[in-house]
Amino acid sequence: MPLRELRCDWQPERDKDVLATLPTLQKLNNEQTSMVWMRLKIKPVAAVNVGGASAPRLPAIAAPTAQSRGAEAPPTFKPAAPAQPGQPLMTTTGLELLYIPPGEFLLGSTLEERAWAVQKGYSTQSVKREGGQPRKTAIKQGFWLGKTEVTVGQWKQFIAMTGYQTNAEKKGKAKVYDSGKQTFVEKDGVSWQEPAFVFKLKDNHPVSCVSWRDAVAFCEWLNDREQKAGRLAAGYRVRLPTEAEWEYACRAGKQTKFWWGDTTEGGEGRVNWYGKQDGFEFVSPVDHFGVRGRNKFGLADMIGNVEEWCLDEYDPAEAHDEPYKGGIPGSRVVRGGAFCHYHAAARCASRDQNGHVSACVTVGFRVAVGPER
Ligand SMILES: [Ca+2]
Ligand SMILES: [Ca+2]
Repeated sequence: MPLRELRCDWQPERDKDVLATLPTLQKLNNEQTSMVWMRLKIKPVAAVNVGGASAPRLPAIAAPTAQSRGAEAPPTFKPAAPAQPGQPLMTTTGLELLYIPPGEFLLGSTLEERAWAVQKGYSTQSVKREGGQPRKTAIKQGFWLGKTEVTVGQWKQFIAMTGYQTNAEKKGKAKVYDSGKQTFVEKDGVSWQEPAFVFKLKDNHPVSCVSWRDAVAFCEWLNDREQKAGRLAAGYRVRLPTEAEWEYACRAGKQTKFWWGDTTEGGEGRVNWYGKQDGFEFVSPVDHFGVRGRNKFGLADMIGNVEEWCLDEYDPAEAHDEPYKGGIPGSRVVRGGAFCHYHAAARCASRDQNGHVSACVTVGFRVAVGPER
């Protein structure tokens, strides 16, 4: 009977050679052995004679690596001290997060901004979502936020290591934009692997067609890894950003329509939004625009490319300074607009929503490491 799981009191350095020779071992103390091996920076080796001269030599085994399943191999790493405020955080999977310091800002848009948005074609119903006058809001604790949206390559790692199936894959369809009907419709066969763009996805494109539930599952998986690796400060976890954290991070100290200022022209060479004039009809590789595409916090694609899930339930009346519960049942906030959105729908304060198990080609996410919520 092949040994697939083992629970034991083991010592990493003393026992690694023995553990590496156990045929078909998949989990060690409830942890994926591939993760254990990566943490120890070892490979499962050809047989060692664990039982002495007369014991049979065990066959070599291949560790289930992300690379062997088609994903980029995560970088090797050492267990490290938790990330410190002010310093960037690199996860065990190579996902980079930047530190966002605590502070205050004005959440929401001014009447003047909303009038501008309506004049540009945004509906009056849509601007009502942005609430009353901008409200003074405090981000009391610093947090980390992904420098970029989660990429296809990073998503592949998650799938390869967990076998997770997305809502769209289970359903066999996801939402795409129907230009004839001028609305989003579900289309068969669309998923994160096949988002119905006119080109083949690369690992540095943002993942889309992932539901809020899918995004949360990714965060839970990454949180588990980072906790075990000792990468997270006490009381912090990997999760989606709250809506207030997202807007604070997007603004990066600015109270203008966009993080670079008030003009759409100022976004030239910075952002992938409506139209091909920026070089992209669909998604662009994350951080394609380099330094010019990053805000004062160093975050790329906060406006445009893919919309980003937030932790909050969706209140159609306004955004909240604390994670909101009690909005439209099942719906969750998305922020920032996407490659297909007009300028008025892709501002720091513009808000939208989607069902929590709904998947759409325009919606992806970025992860935060923040206080428990
Ligand atoms: Ca574009
Ligand atoms: Ca974005």
